Amino acid sequence: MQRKVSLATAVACSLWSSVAWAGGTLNLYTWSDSIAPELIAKFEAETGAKVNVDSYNSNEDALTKLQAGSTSYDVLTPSQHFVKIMIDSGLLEDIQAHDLEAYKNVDPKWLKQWWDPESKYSIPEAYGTAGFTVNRDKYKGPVDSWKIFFDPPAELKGNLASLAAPDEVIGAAELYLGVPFCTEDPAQMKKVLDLLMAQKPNVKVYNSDNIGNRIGSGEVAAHFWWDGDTLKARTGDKANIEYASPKEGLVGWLDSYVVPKGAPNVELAKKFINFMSTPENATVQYNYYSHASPVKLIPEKAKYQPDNAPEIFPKVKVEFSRTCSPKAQELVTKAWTQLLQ
Ligand code: N2P
Repeated sequence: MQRKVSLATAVACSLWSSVAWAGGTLNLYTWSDSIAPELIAKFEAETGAKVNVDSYNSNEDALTKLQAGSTSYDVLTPSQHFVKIMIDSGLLEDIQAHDLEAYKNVDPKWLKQWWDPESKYSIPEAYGTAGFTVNRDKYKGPVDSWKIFFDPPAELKGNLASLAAPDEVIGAAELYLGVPFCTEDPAQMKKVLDLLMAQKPNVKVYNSDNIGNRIGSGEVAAHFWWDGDTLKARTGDKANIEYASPKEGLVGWLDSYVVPKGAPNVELAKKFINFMSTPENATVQYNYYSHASPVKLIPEKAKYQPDNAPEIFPKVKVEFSRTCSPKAQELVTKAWTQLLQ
């Protein structure tokens, strides 16, 4: 009898699950904790699809996964310079982004840009800066220069953390030194490496995971980080932290939705991109993710303004990362490898 009941339950369950996910499966591979959970639930309810979320903490990791081939991902959200690498390497699906509903909701200044000149492959999702964040219980001094991070004062010595990958860290060092992004000059890259080598004894860890815990708890006093993540931790988790405004400038990024070549569910991926880009949903996403949005929002529902979110309204210059030539990229990769060995 017992047995019969469980068999019946099993049949009912399997029927239920095929009904529940009749809309198919959507596999997202995005920046950690970047998509508002309530939007995932809403998308599942509206489409009957099951959404799986896998995450990364560096553009390098996202690219490496795609290059390794045959992922089951349907949507990624890499930054502009990596979107270009992915397009040029044939890793992305031409989704005719300019024909999607989502396209009409994006601020035109982010469309048909150098990384996707005909807007075929990508729809902008969020933008912001890479900089550094200090824990105000641990460090009371100024945060107006990259010098504080790269050549730290006594209070910060041995108490820094940086990212595990070179993207944006090298750019920040270049801004500080006045070296142009994507330099092909080995002597210029040597200056960058010398700076990072001199900083290294002060770096407790090179780790892009769990940054919020590390800096929020004061395990380190300063951390290379992003604007909106700092804002979210400061306001949501009440962390006593501050995002720096280095006079030398911040490193800019814009992440976009893209669909990998051969994705299992291209149509559902497009549906998701359209869904995320309605003003209503983009506003929910903005309030959750806490990075600036390139999509039209509903102003009265958007919770961040310059007065309560200085992190995402920078007052210093912002220089966007570029896609380096192979020669320049090799210098970056070599310098980073030397640094971490
Ligand atoms: C992560 C922000 C992504 C930074 N939340 C893009 N490099």
